[in-house]
Amino acid sequence: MMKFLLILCCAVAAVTGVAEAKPLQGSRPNIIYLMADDQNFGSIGIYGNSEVITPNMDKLGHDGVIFDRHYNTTSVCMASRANVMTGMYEYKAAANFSHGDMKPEVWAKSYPVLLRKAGYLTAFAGKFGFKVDGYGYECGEFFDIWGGAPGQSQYVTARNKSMAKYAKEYPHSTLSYGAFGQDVIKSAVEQDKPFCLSISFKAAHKPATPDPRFDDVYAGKTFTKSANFGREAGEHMSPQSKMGRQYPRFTEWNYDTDYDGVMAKYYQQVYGIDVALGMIRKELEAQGVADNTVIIYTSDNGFICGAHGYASKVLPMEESARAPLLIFDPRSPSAGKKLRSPALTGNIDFAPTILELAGLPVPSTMDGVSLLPLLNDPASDVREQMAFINVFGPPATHSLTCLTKEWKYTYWWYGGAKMDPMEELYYLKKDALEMTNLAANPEARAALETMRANYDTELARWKEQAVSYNDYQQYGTLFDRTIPAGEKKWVRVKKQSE
Ligand SMILES: [Ca+2]
Repeated sequence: MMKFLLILCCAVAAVTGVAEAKPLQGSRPNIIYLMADDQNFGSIGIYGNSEVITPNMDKLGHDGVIFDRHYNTTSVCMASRANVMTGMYEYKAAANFSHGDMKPEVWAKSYPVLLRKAGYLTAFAGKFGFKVDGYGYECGEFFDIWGGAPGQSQYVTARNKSMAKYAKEYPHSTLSYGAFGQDVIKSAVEQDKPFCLSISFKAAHKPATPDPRFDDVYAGKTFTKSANFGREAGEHMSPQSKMGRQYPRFTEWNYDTDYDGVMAKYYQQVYGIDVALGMIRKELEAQGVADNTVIIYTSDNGFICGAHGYASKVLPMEESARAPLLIFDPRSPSAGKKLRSPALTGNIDFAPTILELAGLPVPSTMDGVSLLPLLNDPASDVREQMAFINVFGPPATHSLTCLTKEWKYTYWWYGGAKMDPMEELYYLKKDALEMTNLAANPEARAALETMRANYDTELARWKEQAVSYNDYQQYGTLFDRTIPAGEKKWVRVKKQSE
């Protein structure tokens, strides 16, 4: 263990190149990063859903900036959490189910490690979600206050060992994280240190387990289905995307037979997070630090609640890849103006954003960019294009997507007796529900060529920069659209993570 720690400390010192400093509370902003699990962007009122009750999320969005085009560059729990903390695409953060764990030298450049080194009081609670080689999920020693849990974490607070003291008052984990957040704020103010609090809620991940204290919120309610709901709206989608568990889950999870019942439970889980967010903001006011605390609220991935006849996440469709994002910086000129940003943003942007907030240099290895310019000018942009990756689940569903503000292009590499490799091209600007695949439409030929070239640029970056371990290099060939399917062979990885 000591050896790992030593390597880590050296790596951190090399990256930051800054002496350890401990400025007083108030001279640098506090940072709160809140992340739901599997939260669809449509589950928040300010994203256009008048059937849900999310007063604290709505208020946070109105106080800050609401991001309308935010994506998780990999849309599954483990890899997305690695993206968030390292600011890197999956082929560099290199931690995902069935691929393997994060290397300590990668973790050493994560935002929590860098902020603590720079004098921030750091705290984490909830589903950590990925393992660091040599530590597993037990990364408590890297934080000043630890409420993290291994694996998927538990809805029953008492079963989350590091959170047991909250179990009596908050037997369901969601509100226990609100209480944890309150304690961290109090402790940091007491110690007169700036803090960086990161909470990863278990909600609204399956199994659907809402806090019973909110049973009345959606009792007996019915919900409107999106215009792209159901199997008929998915006939044009690739056969490859139907080879994973997302397709059968449309019926297995009862979206076809009990939509209202399923959504009531789902929204009730989100309601719990909303209450926890309210608890945290109330404590910021009570401790007098609300004016100097930046709050980021998002989800590790979206959630397909029956769109196109699918369920769950992972796939590149909007309901899966997109997620809510609200950022409130009370010091920003945009604060309180109810502004929205149409800029293309990604989960790789959080680490650079948090580092810039803390006044720290952003390691050149990070793929993301700081989103702070968007707080000053929400109409501006921070990038032209971004990659979306899936290399989890059956190999047929593995794919690489290139996104721009207007277009989405996905290349499905897998071919065989039952299907050929396939391209999907959606004009998101006018077809946000992805109802028309324009890849074979002669009128969209110019856009197709442009998006193919953009895709090739993303793949070239992958080929150049993918790590040599955890089986990321073979995708340089698999995702190459110029190589025939017959010349490609996916190789099962040896290393498995939970
Ligand atoms: Ca998730």
